[in-house]
Amino acid sequence: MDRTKALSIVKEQITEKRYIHTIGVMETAIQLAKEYGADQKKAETSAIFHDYAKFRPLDEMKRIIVEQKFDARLLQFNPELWHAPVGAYLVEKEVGIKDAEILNAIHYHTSGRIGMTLLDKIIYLADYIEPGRNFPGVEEARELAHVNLNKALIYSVRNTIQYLLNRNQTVYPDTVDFYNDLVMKGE
Ligand code: DGI
Ligand code: FE
Ligand code: FE
Ligand code: FE
Repeated sequence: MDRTKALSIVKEQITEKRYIHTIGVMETAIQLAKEYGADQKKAETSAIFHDYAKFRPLDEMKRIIVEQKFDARLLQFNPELWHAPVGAYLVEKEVGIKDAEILNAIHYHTSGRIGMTLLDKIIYLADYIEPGRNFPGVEEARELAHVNLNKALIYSVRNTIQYLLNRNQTVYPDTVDFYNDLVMKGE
């Protein structure tokens, strides 16, 4: 889809602040796609729509998770995780994007998963390091991102898990799987 058209669609779904974040993710994802040889257009489209469902009501997201038979464990974990799989579903349903690679990159952009594709990894990392992000460790993740994609991902997932543990929060199993998968592959 044409970038201007895609941006105008997503702009209606999210706040101004989230739209600025989306532009940052888009620019970062395109840059990473260039550096690591991924499809730049798919990176652009995935990034533009990655937070499409961020502001949907919780009851709507819950209903979609149940109806679409997404991982039922999601309902026991932080509702912050829900907008990713629900976003992938709604972007197909409402926007008409059918590309499975793009839909997967959106679906797994928050949790990660075992066997992340190059595009999945780029969207996950771009979301984490886009220029508007400001949290302890983001500078290190940004530097690593342009040196070694997998090292940057391990660093980012570890930082996220540590953040959750420090706040007595649960860690969704796909996030742990993603971390273990990266470490086991020695990446
Ligand atoms: O939607 P964004 O704010 O751009 O970022 P995101 O989709 O990566 O959401 C991250 C939020 O999800 C962050 O506040 C932490 C929260 N979260 C809760 N449980 C988990 C989790 N993130 C991961 N990766 N794994 C969890 O188990
Ligand atoms: Fe998100
Ligand atoms: Fe993220
Ligand atoms: Fe995001």
